[in-house]
Amino acid sequence: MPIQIVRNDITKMECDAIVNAANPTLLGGGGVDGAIHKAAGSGLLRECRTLGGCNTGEAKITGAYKLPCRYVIHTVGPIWKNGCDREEEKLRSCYRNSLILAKEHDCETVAFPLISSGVYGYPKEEALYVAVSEISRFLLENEMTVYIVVYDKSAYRISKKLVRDIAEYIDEHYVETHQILRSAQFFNRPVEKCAKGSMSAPMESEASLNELVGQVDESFTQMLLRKIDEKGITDAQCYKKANVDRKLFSKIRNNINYKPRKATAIALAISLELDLAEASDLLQKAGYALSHSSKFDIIVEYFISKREYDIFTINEALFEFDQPLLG
Ligand code: AR6
Repeated sequence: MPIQIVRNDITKMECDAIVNAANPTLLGGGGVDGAIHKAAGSGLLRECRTLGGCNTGEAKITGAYKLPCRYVIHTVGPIWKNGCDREEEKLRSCYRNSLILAKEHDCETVAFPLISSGVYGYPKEEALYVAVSEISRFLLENEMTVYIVVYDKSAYRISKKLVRDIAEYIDEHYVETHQILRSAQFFNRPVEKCAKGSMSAPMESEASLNELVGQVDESFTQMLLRKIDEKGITDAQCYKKANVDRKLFSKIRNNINYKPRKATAIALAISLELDLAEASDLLQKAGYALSHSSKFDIIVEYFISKREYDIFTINEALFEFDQPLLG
């Protein structure tokens, strides 16, 4: 996954570079800056003293000392002034300049905190939006894995209304299926036949084994490539929108019988903007179905049925409900 949102302490990230949300002096401070200096040890401050500070929106690089990464990239985010001081533009430039520096130093993995979203007061939801969109823009042209590290869950909160809608959707569908499952067990009938709402088509019991074997049809890869053609998009547009990295996509492309992970298959279905029936078809090709006894599946189904195909919004929702992410 080119962009991953993880909950962690950034000082623990084992990647090529971590980014520090610093102040213009580069001489340390509170928040993530304080944590990075503390974990790196005094060598970091000594090197920072030689840098001559840093302007808002710019970035400078140092060694990482005792941290488990190779570099620390220091950038200075804007102080939030109710959006009246070109804060978004400045924040975007923090991400862009940090990524350019990382690239110049051959970094393949970089971790960012949510710059400006602490002491500097940038609203967290908007700070996250800027981070995701600016990093995505960079990744359209560059190969890198970028982590957005959120420290506390409240830093990563999708709109309350969306959370409520999804929670209602889960309640309706989750409970309904469990009731059905219970009554099915009570009547001692095969559960699959009663699991209303399950997207997997029931198997025709009358079909002979020979007929079924004869029906081995289009593989996952074949259907994926066909859908890419039908939608008139390029392979790169598809995997980038799915937040799937190029190497993995090539593996799928080059092996007609490749079986991706479920999260990858769903991400590709979403990037192709398939409707529920088509998405279900594609998933079946890889041996999966969306089931109503899994919260993860219900959340994915919620977004597909509303034809909302933004992978990062879906991942934010999955994160909110403590589910694994797509890609
Ligand atoms: N790992 C990951 N994220 C963290 C960590 C951590 N260890 N600690 C805090 N955060 P802030 P700013 C999150 O205040 O808003 C400093 O004093 C935190 O929850 O560190 O850019 C500098 O010297 C928040 O979401 O940075 C400057 O004076 C995000 O990191 C000023 O603060 C950024 O919060 C910069 O303010």
